[in-house]
Order: sequence, then structure tokens, then C-alpha cells
Amino acid sequence: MINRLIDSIKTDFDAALIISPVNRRYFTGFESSDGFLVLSANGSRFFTDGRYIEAAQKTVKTCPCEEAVRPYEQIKAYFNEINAKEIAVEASFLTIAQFNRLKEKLPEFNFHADGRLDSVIEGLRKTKTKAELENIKAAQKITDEAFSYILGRIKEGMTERELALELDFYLLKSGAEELSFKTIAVSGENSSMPHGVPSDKKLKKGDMITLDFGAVYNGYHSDMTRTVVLGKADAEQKRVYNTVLKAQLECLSMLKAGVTSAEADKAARNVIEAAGYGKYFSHSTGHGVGLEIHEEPRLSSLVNEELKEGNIVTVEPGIYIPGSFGVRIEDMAYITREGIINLTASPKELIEL
Ligand SMILES: [Mn+2]
Repeated sequence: MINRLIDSIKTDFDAALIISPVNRRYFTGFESSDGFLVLSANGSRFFTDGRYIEAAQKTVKTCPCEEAVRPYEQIKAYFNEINAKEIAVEASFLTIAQFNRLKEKLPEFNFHADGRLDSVIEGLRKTKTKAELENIKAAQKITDEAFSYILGRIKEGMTERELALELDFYLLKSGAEELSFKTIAVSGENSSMPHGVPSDKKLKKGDMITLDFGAVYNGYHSDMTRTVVLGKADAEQKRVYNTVLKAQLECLSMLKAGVTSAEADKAARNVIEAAGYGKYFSHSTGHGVGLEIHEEPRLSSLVNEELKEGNIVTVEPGIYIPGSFGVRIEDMAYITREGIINLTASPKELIEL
């Protein structure tokens, strides 16, 4: 990946200075709160402070590591060593204060925060390697197991917070290094808010319950949503559920390399609009997943880019009727030339508990 990055930027820049934790981790495989990475055709080096240097030297295989003691002096010395003057930095990460400080401390170099480095890294990160795919599969396996576990624990009278906590405990106990995001467990009228927060509301018979959660494994995220009913679903709940499911299946079945994000979004949205629920599908259809829970590519009506083999996207249409209830169903799909590999194994027929 380091070589691919260097190839992509070398006509415009002498080196890239990478500071964001997620991109540092992407190129070194090493997680730390501190550090910076210099990548160039003339050499690459990872700098991190005394808390991390020993672990970094053991872990990082892609370039040499150096303990950062006086970072600006070391960076200057290294830029001089590799003969770098035009330096690309991450426009989407650096604060204006950090950018100004770099320019002030290292006036002999030109720092470029024009987004070009960001888009090269984005392009690399959205095409998953086999190792990345395996990490995401492992994360989703924990997530699928947690769903099957929680189905046996959902009881009338327990609160949404208790439900979320049980899911979280199971995920962490089963090997998740952290949660992908704050678990969403919302019921009844609370489920009409796509990203509602679990409350002290007690689950009651007839509630639809939306669970949106995921595990992180080796830095890689999973993301899944299922909606179930406590008791028997009524006619409207069934109609809404089946519409969302049909929308999701439509989208999953047309996804493949070469399809645009907007076309994918439309495939799901058309089904929901045709059923008369169009105004209740208030978000885009999906997003990329990887070292971050939301990354490129987005499945949005506003994006006309083609999906490529190796992309991993969520497909998560929903219908949310304010004051009443909501339904969302979300899987993760790995894009191939022929179609997709669905990374989510949990069942999708309406579950009545
Ligand atoms: Mn999602």
C-alpha cells in the first residue's frame, strides 16, 4: 500500500506526511495515539514517542521506526535526508492550528493541504485487500453471533438500555476489541428515529425493536441492523417490514462492479417509493466500512461514481414513521465483478419473539 501511495503522489509531491491515527494504522498496521509517518520514493519512516516505540519496532514491517523526541527537528532532518521539499498533508484531518504550526516550525518546506493526498488514500482504502476482508468477516462473525444470542434474551419489561448493554457485553466478551459505534437498541415509537438513543423505556408486546450494532476486529468494523417484533406483528408492521426487505434485496441483487452509487440507492428507494413510503426513507442507502465505520464509497443519490471490485458497502434501507415505528435492515456487501458476497449471515425474515 505504501508503494501504491508513493506511485500515485510522486509526480506532484516529494513526500507525504501522514498524521491521522487511522491512516497511520492503515499504512503501518500499528495503532497508537501519537506518531507521524513520512512516505516518499526516497525512503519512508514512522516516528512515535517513547510510549510506543518498542511495540512499533516489533509490529511495523512496512518501514523503519524512530523514536520521536524532538519531532520538528527530526522531521526536518528526515525531509532533508530524503531530499523532500513539497510535502502533502491530510487536508481532511489536520486542524488549521496544526497546519499553521507545521508551516511556522518548518518554513523551509512547502506543505500542501489541497485534498489530493486525501483522495489518493481514500481510493486505496475503499478497495479492500484480502487481509482486510478477512478482518471484516471476523468482525461480522462476532456481530452475527451476538444477534443470535440477543434474540434469546429479549423480554417484555426490559429497558432499551439493558438490551443495548447485553449486546455490548456479548460483543466485547466474544472478541470485539471495541464496539463499532454506540449500539442502537430502540423500540416502539422510539424506533422511528433512525439513530435513536437507547432509553429507559421498557419493551412491550407489539413493539418493533431495531438493533444496529457492530464489532471491531483488528481495527476493522462490522455494521448490521435487524428489526424484530416482540409478540405478533400487525398488518402495517408486516407491510412496512416486507417493503424494507424487498428494497434491500433489490439493491443487493443489482450491486456489482460498474454500478454507480446513485443507481444502487435508486434500486432500494424505488421499492419504498412504489409502496408509498418514499418520504419515510430519510437517509442514503449505504456506506463503505473498513478502518472507519463510515467511509467511502457512499451509496447515495448524490454520488455518480462506479463501484469497484473490492469495495465493501452496507445496504440499509429503512422506513421511519414518526410517532409510530421504524424498520431498518442492514447487511454488508463485498462487491465483485459478478455481484456481491454478502458478509452478513443473520436471518432477515420477520422474527416475532
Ligand atoms: Mn450502517
